[in-house]
Amino acid sequence: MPSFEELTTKERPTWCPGCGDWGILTALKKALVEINADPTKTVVVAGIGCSGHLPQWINTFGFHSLHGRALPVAQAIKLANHELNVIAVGGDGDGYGIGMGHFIHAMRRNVNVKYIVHDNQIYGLTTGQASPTSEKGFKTKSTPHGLIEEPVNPVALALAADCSFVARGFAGDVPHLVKLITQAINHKGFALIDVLQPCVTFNYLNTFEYFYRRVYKLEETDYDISNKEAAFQKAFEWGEKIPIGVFYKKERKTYEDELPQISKEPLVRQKIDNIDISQLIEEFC
Ligand SMILES: Cc1ncc(C[n+]2csc(CCOP(=O)(O)OP(=O)(O)O)c2C)c(N)n1
Ligand code: SF4
Repeated sequence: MPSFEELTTKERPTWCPGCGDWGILTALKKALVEINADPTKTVVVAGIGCSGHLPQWINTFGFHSLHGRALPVAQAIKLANHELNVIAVGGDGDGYGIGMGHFIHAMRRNVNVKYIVHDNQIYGLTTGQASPTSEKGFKTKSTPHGLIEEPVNPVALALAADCSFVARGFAGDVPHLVKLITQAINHKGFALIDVLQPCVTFNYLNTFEYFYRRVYKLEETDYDISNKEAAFQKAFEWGEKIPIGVFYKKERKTYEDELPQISKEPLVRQKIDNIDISQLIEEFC
């Protein structure tokens, strides 16, 4: 199946040199090679942001949607053809701000979609406003006196919404991120990977160095990924030490499993020419 080079587009990404987005793109391509993914059956869906450009630079199918709308589009694609490998990507502003409602409901629904969030704790594309994960007190263009609100906690929110695979990665550790993405794709159900992704142009606080000094891997401790209470505790560890790795994993039925309509074949392959919708159309006229 695909080689890394085959997944690489002729066009070069326009991200700033040194941006954490580069590491995420590399990790995603390496993970697709690792799992032997068929690029013609893989769709990468993005919202709007610097991160939202990612589908343009990977040789799979892609969809650049609207701000905060990567997940509705990704879920629709998966329900229309559940044989596709569907991966949604986007920023923290995209997914945890304007897209927050979709984020929570997609997780409790457990559609078999993977969601990689480029969490740089800032709005990158719009040049440096505070985002939902920006730290309290952070001075940005939109918060010149320091941010008043507490940040949202994506890992804790995912656990509360019964997300069946919850992980955090770091764009500065590509081999580790490849493992997380591979595990997420192999997991049957919705998977969140919140990726610490330094924005080297607008986030002067959460830098590569900041994370290199703090991150440690859960799998190198005696952590049990099936223990939800322990996962909640770990979700609130943020400061001198920041855990990365799989926080929680549970097997449960996917949304698609519960739909008898698609149990035999994907919706897109079902015949619809024998369905009479004239009465329905009349109702709406
Ligand atoms: C409905 C709507 N509101 C606002 C915008 C402007 N806008 C574009 S990207 C963005 C935020 C980008 O930040 P983030 O989602 O964190 O992604 P990043 O650029 O950091 O990767 C905003 C507010 C928009 N495109 N559409
Ligand atoms: S503005 Fe920030 S997030 Fe956007 S490409 Fe540059 S470094 Fe990356």
